[in-house]
Amino acid sequence: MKLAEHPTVKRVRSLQAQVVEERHAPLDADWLRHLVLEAGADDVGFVEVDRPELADQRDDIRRFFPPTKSLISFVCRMNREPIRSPARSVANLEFHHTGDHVNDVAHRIVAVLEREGIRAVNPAMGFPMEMDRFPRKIWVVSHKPVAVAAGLGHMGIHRNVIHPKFGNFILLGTVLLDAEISEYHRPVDFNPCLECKLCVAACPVGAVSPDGHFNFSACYTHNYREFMGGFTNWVEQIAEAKSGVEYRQRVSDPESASMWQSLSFGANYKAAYCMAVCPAGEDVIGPYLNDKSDHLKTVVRPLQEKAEVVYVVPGSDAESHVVKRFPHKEPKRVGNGIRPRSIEARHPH
Ligand code: B12
Ligand code: SF4
Repeated sequence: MKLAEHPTVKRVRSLQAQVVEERHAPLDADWLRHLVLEAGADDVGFVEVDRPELADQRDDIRRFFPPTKSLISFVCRMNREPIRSPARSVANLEFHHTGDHVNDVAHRIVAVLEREGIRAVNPAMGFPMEMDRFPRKIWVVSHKPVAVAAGLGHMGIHRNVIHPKFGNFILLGTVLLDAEISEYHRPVDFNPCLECKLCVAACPVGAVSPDGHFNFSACYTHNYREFMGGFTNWVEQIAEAKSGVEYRQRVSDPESASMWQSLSFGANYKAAYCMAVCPAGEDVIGPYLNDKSDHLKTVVRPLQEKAEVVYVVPGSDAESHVVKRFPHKEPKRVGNGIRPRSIEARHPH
């Protein structure tokens, strides 16, 4: 049978004429907004791919999905109290649960668009990422600048996006699509961040500076101890230990059990205290405005006072920060898997 006579081909050809006509009309923004909210998002905005705010990631986006014309940015709320709990298992459950939800929402949006004949892709909320590129940029799209451009909030001093209503208790998702949209959004005209600096005070490794500078290495070494670089360093501890006894001198039983937990149930963050204490956002700010000292007592102090191991690179600013600010926390010197990759970096002139 000739290809043109195959039943599938005949049916598709008859539908194609209609689809080609529809492809040139921009997608209706109201219809799309409804679709995203119905899929389970709490807020949504649209950005054209040519926007200046996306300049530094446009090439990456086009490399991963060349026909991208627009981006759908959406947020899903996290429950606040679990994120604030000093029990990190409770906070991690909330991060993982909402993270999965973001991925589900993005998947549903793409499924509907695909049925409508519109090509779209849904990069992950977090993981999996492009690990063959590690330790360079391993993520497909930077959700934060897209969300800011789409009018879903601004980054606070702690570099997380704060939604004007939900505060920073949100995770972000992005869908890339091969269609224009009838209406695009602009950034919110104020920053919900109150500049209260509670995030600065809460971070155990001093990663958040009062001027908004973020110490990536400090956060990554502690908070991401059981992810990429911290995991590699743990493997090296196993390789270098000559016996079980020596391994246990390097890695405590709770640390081994914690690594098992991360490998079995999804990698666990060690802190995220910056996000936990943030009082910004209409839905969040009430109790803080009514009684600041109660917010300090019930939300900030329990995290500051928690006795815990804090992972630091030897001689780093993070190490001095723990020693000075949190003498009851135990700094543990570790490698973070970030190695100089070039000859110049290994042998600086
Ligand atoms: C890389 C990354 C990190 C890195 C760097 C954080 C950062 N500020 O960029 C680390 C590992 C430290 C991290 C930590 C956390 N992250 Co994170 N992370 C990402 C990721 C993959 C990309 C972020 C990004 O676009 N950075 C680039 C630009 C836009 O950010 P920037 O602040 O202007 O610049 C920073 C980076 O360039 C970084 N940097 C500098 N040098 C290097 C080198 C390397 C190798 C890397 C990887 C990064 C890096 O430091 C700069 C200063 O902040 C996104 C997911 C995604 N695909 O978008 C989630 C994301 C930003 N993370 C998120 C969360 C929740 C967290 C944590 C709270 C995790 C946790 N549960 O503990 C903490 C918060 C730390 C903080 N205060 O920022 C959420 C934020 C949600 C929100 N409301 O904004 C995101 C958007 C995931 C999501 N889909 O919701 N994260
Ligand atoms: S804790 Fe305060 S300073 Fe930090 S991001 Fe939130 S509102 Fe801004």
